[in-house]
Amino acid sequence: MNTTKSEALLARGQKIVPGGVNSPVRAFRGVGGTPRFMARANGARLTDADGNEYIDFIGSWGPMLLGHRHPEVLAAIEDALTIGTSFGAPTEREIELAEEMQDAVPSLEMIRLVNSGTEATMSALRVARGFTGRELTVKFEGCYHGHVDSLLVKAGSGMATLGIADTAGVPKAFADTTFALPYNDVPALERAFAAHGANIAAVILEPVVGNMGCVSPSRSFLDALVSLTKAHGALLVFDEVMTGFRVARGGAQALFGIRPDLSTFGKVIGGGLPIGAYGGRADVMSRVAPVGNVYQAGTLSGNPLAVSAGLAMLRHIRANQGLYDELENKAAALCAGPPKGVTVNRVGSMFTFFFTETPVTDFETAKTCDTARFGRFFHHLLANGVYFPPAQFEAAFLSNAHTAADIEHTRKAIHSFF
Ligand code: KE4
Repeated sequence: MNTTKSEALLARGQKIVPGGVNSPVRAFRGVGGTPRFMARANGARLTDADGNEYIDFIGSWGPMLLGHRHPEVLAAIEDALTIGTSFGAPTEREIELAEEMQDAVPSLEMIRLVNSGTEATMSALRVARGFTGRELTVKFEGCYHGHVDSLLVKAGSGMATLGIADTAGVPKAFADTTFALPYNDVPALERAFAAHGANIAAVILEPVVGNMGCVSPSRSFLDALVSLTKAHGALLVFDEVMTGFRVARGGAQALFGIRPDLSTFGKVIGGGLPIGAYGGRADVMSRVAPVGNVYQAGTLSGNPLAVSAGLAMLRHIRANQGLYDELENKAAALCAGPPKGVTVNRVGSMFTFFFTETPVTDFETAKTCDTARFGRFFHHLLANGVYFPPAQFEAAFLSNAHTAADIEHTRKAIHSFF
């Protein structure tokens, strides 16, 4: 496969952009080789700078539920361009997007739009602290909620000890406000609340994890999250940046029948343009400035282009809810009969091929994967025109634009590796 132009662009990019990329996972550090610089996309296809075409299972890491360049999304953006690109003032369509989100996710009594998933989770935790008057947060190992300082932590020495920074640049004081517990571990959660319950402002989780690879919560874990947060006056925050409008129109909270106190969104709600949102209980969200005393702001929050693209996505989804059954059937066909030595976890159209025979239920079991072999698998797929996430600990995404032929071709590429 010719990658001359991607190699040249990488060399040029690295002179001015760290790693030549604007987000680390794009650098292929987890799988080796030359990251592909993309030239264009359409439907379920990506085409790189050298003209190589791929069936895309990243979908911009989630936003492209309907495939790239969906006509209704493009038309909405083109229409928005006729009125301007940004006003720094409120517009009707921001209200329409909030109303569209609330129609799908009833727990969103109030919503604030921001510009990324990171802003959404950072803001949700600030509001939770402001509302409860408490400082501590519980997160779970293997869950990623954006590059929020206090959330870039890993588990401390003991289960109920505070986190330690998982990256340079995060002050110990920030890491000291966060517990990082094992996902799906009810006793660890109970111990943390027994020891610190009166000071825990919020528990935040990916209700279906994508960022350690795809991992589902157990029912007992979900029930414990609800009961312990309620019993101790902490807020339950569902980070639905990835799962929102992905695993169901109502997100993971609809799948599981849970009403979180706060939820965060991104990705699909912007149709591929920069966006995020956080929202939930009206009594909590009424603490957000300018109504309340928790400050949060953003120059481009509610941006007309991003909001228009998102509105087109959500309106299409509302009018075509059968697409979730189509996504389920396509993804089930793709993942059926996993190869020997591989564990496949899937929820709807998000899935991961874990290179381990161990059932993957948390980060410790995810780490039993043979990541080097995953790297060889990734490049085997790439050579066969299939673009999976360039990292073992990520979820892949199938879109409504993938055809039966795409699924068949991808299955052949997968099984020819083993
Ligand atoms: P952004 O700030 O990247 O828009 O969203 C952060 C975020 C928050 N919560 C969840 C559950 C997320 O998955 C993300 C971002 N997801 C990654 C995918 N692993 C984005 C890809 C990247 O970092 O380049």
